Amino acid sequence: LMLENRLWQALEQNEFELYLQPQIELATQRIIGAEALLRWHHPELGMVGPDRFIPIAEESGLILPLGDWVLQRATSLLDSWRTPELSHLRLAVNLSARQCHGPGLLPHLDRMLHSHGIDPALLELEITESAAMQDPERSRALLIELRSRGIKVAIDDFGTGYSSLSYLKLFEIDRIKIDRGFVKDIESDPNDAVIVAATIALAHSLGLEVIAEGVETEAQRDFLRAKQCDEAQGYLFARPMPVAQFEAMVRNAT
Ligand code: G
Ligand code: G
Ligand code: MN
Ligand code: NA
Repeated sequence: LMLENRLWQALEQNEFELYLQPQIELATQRIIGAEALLRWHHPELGMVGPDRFIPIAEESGLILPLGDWVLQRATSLLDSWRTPELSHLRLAVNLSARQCHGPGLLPHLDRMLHSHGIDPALLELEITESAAMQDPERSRALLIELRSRGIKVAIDDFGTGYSSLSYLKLFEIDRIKIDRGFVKDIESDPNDAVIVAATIALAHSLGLEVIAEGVETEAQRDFLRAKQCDEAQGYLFARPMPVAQFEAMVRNAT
């Protein structure tokens, strides 16, 4: 309850910050974009991670204004990236279940994208299997609306749900994010190696792109590249970091 009460105040007092984790194109090793990950600078507790406050925000309904804030920050970032070195960058934003199923998301997105005049293809929305499956019919309709606007859609934590394959059949998407639980043991567990390789091949056969999460070692990266995985994200490349640091990293790499 303490954290819950404090959360509303946190939004008013601007205590949230978006961190960015680079996403790497494996064929070229270039940074092609980033995932936005929310952080809370609590005046007494210090930095609080989303695992601690997103569930509370979901429960209390704060996730709706907070999610709107994240989208607004994300679109204004894309707006500020109209320089030759940064204009190719894609920004991925996580959506919560409640955000997906509420009525406000599409109008808010339209407002944000229009007011900044942003190319919708530079924005990617990540939806977990479990969030989408809470209401498959609505999710299906939402994803169609998003994609008709040119916004990209990725399935987060792919493979961890109960019906990953039905998800591919039901929903129109652009990319799957292979959950880091599968990537972790690629080198030691032959089953995980087979599952990851087959998932990449399956996705490609369906015309989808693939990003692997939680890549921590060069051996994992090399395996994924050999299996034609398109992109990767993880501590091997970089941890989530403040925006200015991410921008400097992209500038120094080009
Ligand atoms: O950043 P990481 O370090 O701890 O994130 C933990 C979890 O919090 C991830 O599952 C991530 O999807 C989720 N998360 C991070 N930022 C956001 C956000 O802006 N919105 C939602 N809904 N979830 C987020
Ligand atoms: O949205 P999602 O659940 O995928 O959130 C990504 C989470 O994964 C964030 O908490 C982020 O900090 C974390 N993360 C990103 N890269 C790595 C990694 O290489 N290893 C581990 N263990 N966690 C990672
Ligand atoms: Mn994610
Ligand atoms: Na994930």
